[in-house]
Amino acid sequence: MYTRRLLISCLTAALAVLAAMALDQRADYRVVPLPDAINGIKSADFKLTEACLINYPTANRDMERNAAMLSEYVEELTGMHLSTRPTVNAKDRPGNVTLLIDPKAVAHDEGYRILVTARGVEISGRTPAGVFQGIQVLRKSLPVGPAAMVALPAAQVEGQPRFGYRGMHLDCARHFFGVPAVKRYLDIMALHGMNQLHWHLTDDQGWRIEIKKYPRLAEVGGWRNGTTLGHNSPVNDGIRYGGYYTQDEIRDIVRYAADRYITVIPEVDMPGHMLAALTAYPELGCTGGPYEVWGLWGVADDVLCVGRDHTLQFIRDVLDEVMQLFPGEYIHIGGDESPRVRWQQCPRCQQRIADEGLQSRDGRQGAEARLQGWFTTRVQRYLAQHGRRIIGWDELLGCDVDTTATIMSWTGAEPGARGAMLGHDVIMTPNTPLYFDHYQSRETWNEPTAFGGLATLRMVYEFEPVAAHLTGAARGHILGAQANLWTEYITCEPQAQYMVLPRMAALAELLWMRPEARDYADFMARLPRLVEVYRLHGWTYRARSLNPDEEKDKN
Ligand code: TNX
Repeated sequence: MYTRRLLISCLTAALAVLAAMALDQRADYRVVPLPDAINGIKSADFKLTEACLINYPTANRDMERNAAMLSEYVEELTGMHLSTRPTVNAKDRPGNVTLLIDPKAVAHDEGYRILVTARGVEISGRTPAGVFQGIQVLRKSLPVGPAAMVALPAAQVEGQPRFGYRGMHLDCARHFFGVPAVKRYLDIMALHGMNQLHWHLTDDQGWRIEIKKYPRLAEVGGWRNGTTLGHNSPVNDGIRYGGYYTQDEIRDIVRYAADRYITVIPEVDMPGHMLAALTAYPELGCTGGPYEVWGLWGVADDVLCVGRDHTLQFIRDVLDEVMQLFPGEYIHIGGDESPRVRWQQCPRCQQRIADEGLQSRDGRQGAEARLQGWFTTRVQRYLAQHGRRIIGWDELLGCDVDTTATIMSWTGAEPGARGAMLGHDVIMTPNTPLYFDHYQSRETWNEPTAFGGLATLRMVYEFEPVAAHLTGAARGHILGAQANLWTEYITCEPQAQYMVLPRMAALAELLWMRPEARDYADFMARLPRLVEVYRLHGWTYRARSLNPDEEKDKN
């Protein structure tokens, strides 16, 4: 009996393997995000096999890396190993995949063109970054599973991003995610055509970046004595929690991101959300402490004392090291949720208000709001002297900062539209629906505990970053959008992945595609193939979001 059953299951397994091998393994270019054009060409399929080489331009390090990554992707997906080869010789192209820099083929710096005929495959871009985007598209076109040959239908496939800023945020202060987890987050971003990681590195609950001049920031500020259970309950788990990134680890992550054409924008939140720094150096606060790295969530009253010159020196010193680690133009200086109660009672802050003439303006703007503006402008100028620009949360719009500050619109979409009309560059990250720490479903009892709110896959898909009433220059000030992953309630990597997948796929479509080309039902039909890539990598995702009826029932 037992042997018979064993025999039957062996036979079934063998048949399944044979069926899979015999199955027509065909690429499908209708990926997520959908390319702008997929035009069929009269030609036979190209047959991708292990005999194909991946050509890249000789002596171009970026393209060499691109080629190596394409080879790695093909192997992960199909098991076929394709070798790479440096060559600029056109006669090396037939039968192979060739990566090309070709400004004539593509108009946009991050755009791509994939040309497939029976004779070969060419992936072209104006820049290596564009070629990389084309590689992601080809990668997502391939079927997942062992294959000895994949047929690529002859076609010209083209695409370019609608927005230059395509961001994901990761809060590593509330909960700490180690270097491998951050790298996987970057891998996930690359698959989705994202190009900016906004890395939230400091907050009341932990300081996560080593600063050589102030070692206590990470050593003391990197640890809290316990964490509240549930939604800010009075019960604390009493477990010491923390961690930080050394400068070497940060350089490693920045390089890993750059290899995937992702810029890392560090955020050092100031003057609020600073309790971890105050715990390490109490002289930076108005009362002088003692302080304790916070085990609660929310907004703490203790902020930086900006009446003291030493605080400004401290910030300049920290930013000096931050600028050395992060070569991108932008530094995020936070600016959100900074209560003013301490400043109102602090003789030094009040003296600063008097000295700088920051009195309240016709009842509209309090003196302390102007004090935050004064502080932010000093920081902004300091960074500008070093060729950097600031991004700040939309609270900055109430603080007199000039228009060289880029605004991140988080309290809603309205501040972003207002900022754009005032002449600020703007990144749209409205909490509804781009806070990925919010629930993905109305059935919250079936979900891991989240911050609150609601951002279903469909809500993300239907978000439009450019408000209809914006015209002319103001429209151009909307640089793009970003989803934020605040981690008060996200304690581990699988949970973080669950919150971003598949919502990142919806975000990718709105950042890449023309608004008129977006179609939710069509997206839902293409999504399962992207999810196969998630499964291949073992990434956690919300499977129920794939059910197109889930939202229909509830809306
Ligand atoms: C508001 S967004 C915050 C964060 C919280 C988040 C939770 C912003 C600038 N401040 O400190 O983590 O809400 O969703």
